[in-house]
Amino acid sequence: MNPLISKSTWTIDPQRCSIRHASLPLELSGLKMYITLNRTRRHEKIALNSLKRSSFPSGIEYSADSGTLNVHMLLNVNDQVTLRSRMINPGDEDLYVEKLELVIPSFLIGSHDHALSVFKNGHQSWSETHSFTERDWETVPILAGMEKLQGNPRNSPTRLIGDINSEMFTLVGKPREHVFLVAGQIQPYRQFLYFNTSCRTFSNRARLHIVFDLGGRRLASREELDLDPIWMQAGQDPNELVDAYLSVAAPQRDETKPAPNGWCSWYYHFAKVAETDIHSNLDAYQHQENPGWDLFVVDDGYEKVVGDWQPNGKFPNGLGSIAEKITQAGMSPGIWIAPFIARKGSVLTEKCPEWFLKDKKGRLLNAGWNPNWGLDGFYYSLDTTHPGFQQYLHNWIERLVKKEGFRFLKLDFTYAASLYGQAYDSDYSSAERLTLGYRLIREAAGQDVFLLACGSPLSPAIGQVDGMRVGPDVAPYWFSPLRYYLTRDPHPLCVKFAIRSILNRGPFHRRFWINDPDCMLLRETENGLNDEERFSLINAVVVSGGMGLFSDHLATYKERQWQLASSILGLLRRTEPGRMIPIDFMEKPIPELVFNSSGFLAVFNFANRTVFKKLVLPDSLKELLSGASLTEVWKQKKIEIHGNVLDLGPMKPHASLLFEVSR
Ligand code: 9PG
Repeated sequence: MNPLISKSTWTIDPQRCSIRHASLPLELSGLKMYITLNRTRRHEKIALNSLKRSSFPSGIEYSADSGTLNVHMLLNVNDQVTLRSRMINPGDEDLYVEKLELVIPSFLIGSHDHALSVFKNGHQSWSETHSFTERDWETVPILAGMEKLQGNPRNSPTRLIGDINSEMFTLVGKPREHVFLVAGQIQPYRQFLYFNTSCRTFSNRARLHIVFDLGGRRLASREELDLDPIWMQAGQDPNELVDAYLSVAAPQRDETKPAPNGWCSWYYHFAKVAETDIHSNLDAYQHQENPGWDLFVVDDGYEKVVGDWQPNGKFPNGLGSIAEKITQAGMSPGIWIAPFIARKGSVLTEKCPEWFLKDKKGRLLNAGWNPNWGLDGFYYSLDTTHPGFQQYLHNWIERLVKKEGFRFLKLDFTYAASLYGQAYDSDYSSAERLTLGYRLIREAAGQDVFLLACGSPLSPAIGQVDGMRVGPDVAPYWFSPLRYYLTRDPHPLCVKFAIRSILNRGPFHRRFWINDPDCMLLRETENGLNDEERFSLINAVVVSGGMGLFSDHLATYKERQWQLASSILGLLRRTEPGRMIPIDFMEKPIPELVFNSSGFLAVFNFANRTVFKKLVLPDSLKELLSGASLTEVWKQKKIEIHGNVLDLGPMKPHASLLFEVSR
């Protein structure tokens, strides 16, 4: 692949207040600004009408002095576009800022002939993430609580055709015309940023709506606040654009911990897990001759209740003894916690209600309902700005690490810390409350402990955690139509949608953090996945790199599964440092043709029927594969490339092939 981004040069038309690309059919014009303030609990949206502009050769300066709140912006164009914004409170009274909205009413891209595609990056780990076309619309779960759990109620889709909401960054473009724009938020990540595109069907026109969500942060009298810069770039290849965005957006990291692999209790034992289960899995592991795994994770189920983190009766010997056993087996002990939530009836909600975020009525802020925790599985958001909670968090994490001996913390349901609510200290945006929570955990745990974020909004975690779950939970089934159509939940857990996020977010790996694709299930019983489906999950994990965890009852593993696990980890050691490139990114909601720069190619059939795959290789892949031969990894079958055609014959529903590319 050509490592160079096609040089894009932008020009300014100060009269029309527009920016245009020199060589691609792409123009953004007009700008309207709205600010939403929270005045005594009433949200008030103000249009910043008196927008003054002054232009200079490489940019435009905007200023809106409304008297209540002033906004200054600097738009700079050269090979890319950068927009920097500052808010100033000129008055004597404190303000509480909800949102700053920028509307670009006219966004022209490509010709009228082909459909637009828009990439949606969901709010958090579990949220729906894939490309849509202008003829699609987003669904919203029927139960309001479900949106809080997996999406973002502050950025709810309109459900209109062609309206696609994305967070942190988006791509908009015409795959058939090879023209794309990437727009994204860059460091220091202090607010949530939404890029919402409304496509006009059958045209080359869209409206772009950019929203900074401060979540009611206080802007004190005379305070000046810099918002996260917005960065844009245009080009012909969407993968090159994502790569360019990631180079600007990801912090330079001195050292990265290696991606851990091993075992996790959740997807076999679930909340029923007991000390005896951990022992029997460890025993099975130790009976094998040096499988060489790094990590053994005790997931949800050991605690008395979420919000009361003492071990329950199923763990009579305490957590320290488990950690010790795992360490003796040569692995790092890992433990699951949900640091920013607590259930009703827990010590935290009963004894320390002041440590929680509050809703409009002053009640503990509900953060969701989890059926795994029973019919009364409602839980509430802790307030990371409260000094009492901060001290408690510090002591708890220090105890887990220094006293009990855990070296890996899976921090789950962390979105709760950044939900919209009333905090003890309003000088934090909702996003910053989560960053603060991660910082406090890091301070108590130390640099060497591996922090894995899960159920986590993405941008507040950048630079704070070592690993990030990048998709919804896997499950021992491919897809549950009943659940999907009854709930209209766009993010239901299942293997198909886990793979969708793994492949669409593969490029984040080793840029923002180590990707956690979630666990592979190798078991052949108590598993609704057929062979094709099990291997499609394995192949997606392998081709994307990242962590390699298994979640089965190891005592049931036959020699076959131990061998398979060892082969998978051998492959992952090779793909993990590589770069994953979804070749048909933006063309299909789930990429079907995925390359890893360490020399692997995966091909998937996500259709529910057998498909005869005869691929005409796109230029980018032709270059990568020129003069190479392909060997299917699991069946060791060689495939010839004839010219630029790859003929793979029939592929069963949900099947995949993983090739090693050799020269
Ligand atoms: C433990 C699990 C595992 C898993 C996590 C997370 O929508 N929900 O109700 C919902 C429940 C559980 C869940 C995600 C969503 O899974 O991703 O790996 O640790 O918690 O409870």
